[in-house]
Amino acid sequence: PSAHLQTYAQRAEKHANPAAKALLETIERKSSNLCVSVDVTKKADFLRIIDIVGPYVCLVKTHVDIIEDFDSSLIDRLKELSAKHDFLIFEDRKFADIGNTVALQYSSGVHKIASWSHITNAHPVPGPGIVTGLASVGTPLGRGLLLLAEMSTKGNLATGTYTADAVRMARAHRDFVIGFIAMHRMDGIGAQAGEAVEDEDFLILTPGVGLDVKGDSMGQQYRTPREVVLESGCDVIIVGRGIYGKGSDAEVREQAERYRREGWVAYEGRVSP
Ligand code: 5IU
Repeated sequence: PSAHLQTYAQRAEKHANPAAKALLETIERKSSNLCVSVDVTKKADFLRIIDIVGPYVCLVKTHVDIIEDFDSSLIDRLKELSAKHDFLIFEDRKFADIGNTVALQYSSGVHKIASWSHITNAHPVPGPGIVTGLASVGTPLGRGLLLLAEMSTKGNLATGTYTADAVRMARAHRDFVIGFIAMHRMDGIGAQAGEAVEDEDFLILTPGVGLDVKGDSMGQQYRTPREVVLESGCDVIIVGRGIYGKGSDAEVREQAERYRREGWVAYEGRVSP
């Protein structure tokens, strides 16, 4: 059967990339396909939110470059929380430059992303050199890369042949590219006639998930966990403001529990209808 009709545990056994395998195992262990996106600008808020939602998530998505009081202690604390609550870390860096430059941006600078982020992502727009550049840093560390095959926003340009070309680029680097940011499954997209792609299992991580509103004033569009996981076959729901934007700590916890439950029910409906 197509990979998304198998359980996360079954799929974990077939993945060789350490980050992909660890993510699938974490999802199974915690019964959570929820990734929380923590887009706040203060270190204290960032760590407080992650400590609250930690028990309910498989993955925490960061934008470390928006944190005003960033220093290396933040990374130490983030790693402690990752161990305490058993989640992986995904720096949503969206690399988009030539291979040589992205290798430096990934390994070096203030943030040293490769040293702590299990998963990161890149735009395919520069061509395969971006994957080669990032892989030169990430593969020895056991990291995984997602390519942006699609986006959640109104009017985005990642459609049609661009999406198909992203999938082909991933197929050529299957040891390091573990999947996509996309709105639905990419099974067989862009495959040549006779190319054997039935066994491929790219992970699909999907932002633009919300239960209470349809979008924001800047083009974001939300779908429900059911639409994303059950109807579109995606593997991980990424939720930001729907969880951390809710005010009190108790409310943030409640929303994390709610999205975890909704994402898991949708998954169960998919693998055992
Ligand atoms: N994000 C998207 N859409 C995309 C991609 C990334 O929303 O297509 I690629 C990011 C942006 C933000 C998070 O960090 O996912 C979604 O946050 P909200 O749930 O608050 O909209």
